[in-house]
Amino acid sequence: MFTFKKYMNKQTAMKLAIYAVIIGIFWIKMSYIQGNIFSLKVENANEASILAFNPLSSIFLIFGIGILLGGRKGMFVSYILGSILLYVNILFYREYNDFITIPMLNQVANLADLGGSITTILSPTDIFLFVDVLIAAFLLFYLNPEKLTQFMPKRREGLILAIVAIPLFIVNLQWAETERTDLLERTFDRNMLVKYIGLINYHVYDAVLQGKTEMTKTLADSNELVPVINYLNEKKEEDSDRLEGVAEGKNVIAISMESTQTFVVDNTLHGEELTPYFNDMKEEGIYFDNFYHQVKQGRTSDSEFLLANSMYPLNRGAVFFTHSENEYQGLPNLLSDNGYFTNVMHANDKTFWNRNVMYDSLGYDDFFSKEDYEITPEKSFGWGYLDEYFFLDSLDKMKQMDKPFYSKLITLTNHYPFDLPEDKKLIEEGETNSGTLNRYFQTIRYQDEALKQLVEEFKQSNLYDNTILVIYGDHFGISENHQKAMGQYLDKEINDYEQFQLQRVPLLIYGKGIDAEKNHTVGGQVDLRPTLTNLLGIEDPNPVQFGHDLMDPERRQLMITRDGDFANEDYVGIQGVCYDRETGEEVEADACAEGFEKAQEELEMSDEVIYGDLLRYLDETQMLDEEATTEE
Ligand code: GP9
Ligand code: MN
Repeated sequence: MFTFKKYMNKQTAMKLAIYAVIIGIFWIKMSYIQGNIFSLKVENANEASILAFNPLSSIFLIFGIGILLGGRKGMFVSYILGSILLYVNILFYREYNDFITIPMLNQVANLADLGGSITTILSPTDIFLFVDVLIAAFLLFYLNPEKLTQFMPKRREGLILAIVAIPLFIVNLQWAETERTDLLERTFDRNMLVKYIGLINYHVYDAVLQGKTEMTKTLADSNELVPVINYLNEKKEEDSDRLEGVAEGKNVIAISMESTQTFVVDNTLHGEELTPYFNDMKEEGIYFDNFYHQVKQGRTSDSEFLLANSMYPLNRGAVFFTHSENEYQGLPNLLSDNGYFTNVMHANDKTFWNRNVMYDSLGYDDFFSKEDYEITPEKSFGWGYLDEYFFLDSLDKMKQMDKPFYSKLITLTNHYPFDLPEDKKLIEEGETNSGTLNRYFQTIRYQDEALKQLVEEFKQSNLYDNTILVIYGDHFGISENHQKAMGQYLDKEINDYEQFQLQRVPLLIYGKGIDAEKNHTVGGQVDLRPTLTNLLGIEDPNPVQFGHDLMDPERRQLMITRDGDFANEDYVGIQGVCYDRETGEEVEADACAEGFEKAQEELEMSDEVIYGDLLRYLDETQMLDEEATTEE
């Protein structure tokens, strides 16, 4: 007969104790990391308890599977893999302020490259995050070796652990739902997911999402494009045609300014302007001060995607990697069809961010990369070719090239970790508690000097009469991790609203024949393409565009971030909370309900087009549409 006493002999008790200790230390470690290394914004005691509880189900799951597959060795392997997973996320988080997604893993080589900065994200104290691995090894392999086999985990016990993980996870999820309903629908909010279900469960969830998106393309069919086109056509306001064609036939130089945020414009440090040249220059062109970046994990490449397609980038991974083989109706393609020589200039490796492949899909005629510049060690630093030389060489190339041309230049020097050679530092470091922000001021100042050299020489050249410049920031340079330092510099508390407003990047359209104006319209990078085609007076037949001409006074003012937040004329909606856009005061949530809904709707639609590769059906759909109209 089974009795508890018989079952609970010394060995069993020992075994349970070992389980408990190993599970316990991993639990403590994971809780520590989630609570102290990631900034998950825990808002109340209930959330703190959920955060403390949520590692448990995933620990049961991974140890259970480990034991099931490989007994105590399997448990140890799970321990090590779990620890590595946590640590890799820590490194990623330090650099990107985000969690790893599966599509990002496909870019490992790329990520490794990002690391002029790798030493900056490693910390010697990280070694303590692995001390517990030794304890686990000791418990599993060295403790009481003669009796080892008797109290070591049996495989079927692994199965039990893995099964227990399920009710634990259900409890976790129900508990989390008390704070946030439909949690698993909010796929875009990784911080929230990790806060509520824990990092390891989040990864399981991400794997499910990955499977789903991979299915989407296979199952897609041409009918799915129809509602998208209908929606977008409906939303198209009557074109006001303001400034239509003012730059007709002109060359375009689009300059993507690395990590350049609007807060540096007209701002000072130690009494000196951070961007003196740009500050003056913007008075002579059309300057937008409510223009936001809309990028996610793909960073610069996402901003390129937004400009080229007027569609949103993806929430997981960089579309430059995940969907470079899709069919697109890119802006370069359109401009080439209109007689332009279209090219990108960027002094980095051709393959970085998979650019060489994606640029073909977008229809660029040429790509001047690292190998096309005469880069010497004296002219390089950190990320590579210094902006001043890059700009001047690029200008030389543009002078020579076929006209009209569309060249997109991408700067590099003002990139994390924002290092510069001593003789290029034109301003003293900042004095905040963040070295990153302190150095950022210097690289921003340097970039402005490089811009000055370019524009001054441009004005002397014969390009000046028939070329417009479009200068914009690609994304933030200073992440949320440096909020405190930003607060010190800007002398105010950086709450969610301020953090949101810091996502503004400068946009300037400049050139002969362009009259100066300050434009306060609320827009984002998704609006660049329609704005540009309007100025160039080019008919754009692609109906699948989410942006609206920024010059149009009647335009819908709505800027949607990749997180599902938004800004419109009156409000800013962040994570379900509504603020007055001008004052930053919190207002009734109802005021933002429609904005949130629109945001979700458009992001989903844009995702559907990309995941389903739906633009391959564009011709077919339009043909059907025309037939329908003629029949009517
Ligand atoms: C480098 C450039 C910068 O080629 O894309 O990288 P990012 O800003 O995307 O990290
Ligand atoms: Mn960038």
